[in-house]
Amino acid sequence: MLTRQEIGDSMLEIVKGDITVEETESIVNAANDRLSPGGGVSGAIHRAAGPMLWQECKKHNGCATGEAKLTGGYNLKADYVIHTVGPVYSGSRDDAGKLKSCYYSSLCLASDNGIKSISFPSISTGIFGYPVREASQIALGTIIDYLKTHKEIKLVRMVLFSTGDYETYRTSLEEVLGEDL
Ligand code: AR6
Repeated sequence: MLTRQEIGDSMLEIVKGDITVEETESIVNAANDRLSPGGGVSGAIHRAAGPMLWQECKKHNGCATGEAKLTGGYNLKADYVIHTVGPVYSGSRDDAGKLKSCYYSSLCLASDNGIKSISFPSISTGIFGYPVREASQIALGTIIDYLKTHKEIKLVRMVLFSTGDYETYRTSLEEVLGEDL
């Protein structure tokens, strides 16, 4: 399952898959504020990368919600992991801004480090409880806005773990692009 959309000089792809086997230069981890392995996609990334990833994460002294930190990828195919901490969904107005900041900070960190391709999981929509439909619109809107003004990032992949999430993101992509017309 793959949906592709050109945004300026860059490509946005929505795929169903496992982010730990992605071959983009970087993958994003939906981390916790201590950057410890935890469960969900973070646990899977740490298992696939090996114990050296946690050793490097410890040196960062954690990460605030909405911010992002860079490490190596160790045993992953990706050279880098960008760790960002999504908001725990509370239903308050602050949630959207914090989630937007996760995507924006991760993309900025990639740009600052000359990283040209990046894969995202659906941040905050698992253990942190953010409704997928709302989250998908924030994720795609932020990525599309960024790609329009930052040509250095050539490929962004949204990697969804379930068919349902893939379909939700695909529908949201059409809506977000429709708003721009
Ligand atoms: N590839 C792609 N997506 C995945 C994978 C995978 N291998 N595994 C799970 N997902 P979650 P959060 C999806 O809970 O909500 C951790 O314990 C999953 O289906 O991993 O941001 C951290 O340490 C869901 O759609 O992240 C934090 O404490 C999405 O990834 C907390 O969970 C995000 O689910 C972060 O919670």
